[in-house]
Amino acid sequence: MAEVKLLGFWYSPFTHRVEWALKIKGVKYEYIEEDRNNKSSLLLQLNPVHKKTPVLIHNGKPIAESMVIVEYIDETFEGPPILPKEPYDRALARFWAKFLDDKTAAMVNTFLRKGEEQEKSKEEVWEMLKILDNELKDKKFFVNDKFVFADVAKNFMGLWLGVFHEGSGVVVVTNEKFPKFCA
Ligand code: GS8
Repeated sequence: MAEVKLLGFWYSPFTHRVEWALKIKGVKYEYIEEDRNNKSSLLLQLNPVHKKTPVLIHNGKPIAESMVIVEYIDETFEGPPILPKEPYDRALARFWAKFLDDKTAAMVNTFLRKGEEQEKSKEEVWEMLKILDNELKDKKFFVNDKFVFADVAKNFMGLWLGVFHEGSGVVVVTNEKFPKFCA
């Protein structure tokens, strides 16, 4: 039996965060695909609070919430660090990860809702992107110009943005508007 297992949805950016962290560390794991419409008794038993994926199982013990799992992986396994070493840099990384996490709903609502709710979400996303564009300036990544914690949190933008743009016909992120973020 594999020591590390991951319950996830193939399309979920939250699951991808965990997969990226495991890959950064070079951890071998068994991936178990869940069915959103028919959740397994294992998932319900391991994440009774939220009943959501991802759930990491390490030596039989479950951990839920993607960024909590990413920190756990960082603390548990050898390999390149995901959170920076210095406490101040760690705080910055956590700050930006939280900022991005808190904006997930607005991002999704921009594409899936209509009317007033959609317009409000769009404004919120633009405001967020302005802040990110300004923060990134000429850096590639948030902290010390290295791909780590906050960049793992940001993954839903890079992964699904194009698909959401195409599928919904709503384009919120353009190179002209947010050149640094897009770069
Ligand atoms: C969010 C997980 C989540 O929404 C995290 O892990 O960071 N804050 C959590 N997971 C979704 C899959 S992605 O759309 C999920 O499991 N949804 C199932 C449901 O809502 O029933």
